[in-house]
Amino acid sequence: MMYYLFLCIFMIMNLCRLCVCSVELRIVRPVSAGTDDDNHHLHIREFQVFDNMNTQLTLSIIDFDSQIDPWPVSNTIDGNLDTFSHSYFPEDISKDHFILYQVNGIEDYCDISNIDIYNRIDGDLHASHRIIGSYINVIQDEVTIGTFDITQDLPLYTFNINQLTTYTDDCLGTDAPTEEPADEPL
Ligand SMILES: [Ca+2]
Repeated sequence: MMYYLFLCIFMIMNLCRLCVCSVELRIVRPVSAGTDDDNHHLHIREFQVFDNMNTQLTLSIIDFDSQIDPWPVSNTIDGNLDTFSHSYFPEDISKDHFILYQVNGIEDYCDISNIDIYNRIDGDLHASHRIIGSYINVIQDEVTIGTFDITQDLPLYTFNINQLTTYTDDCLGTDAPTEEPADEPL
């Protein structure tokens, strides 16, 4: 009996080691960013992520709060800067808008170099400012390990992963060798 108990424990421990590591990015347009003047919308033309070799990584959309035709969330990863997403015109404006992306091809957020986000810029609708107050969560294995804030109305935002406060410890290693203290002069 004890043999089978230990065997089960051993198998469970090894199954846990096989858990898939995941890197996800979530852009959120929170209600707290303001709802006056029909501002509570999330529009993204393109969401792009690059690795340390400056190669663009593919993304999969694994969750989002809402969308409306003809501006689906898939427009944010279609490679076309002339298309953008549009959250549903909300009757209930008490909920945050968000899109959650899985970053494919990497298992560690440290393998990202930068995140490029193209804001909506079309026409005279003056909708580009709606993104102010939004933020991007960097998520490793379902744990948010850092956040980038959008504080300005710009056509393009580029966030370098090494701007995260966790980058030094998590990506460079806390056990990195340090310089030996200089000898005291004799
Ligand atoms: Ca697009």
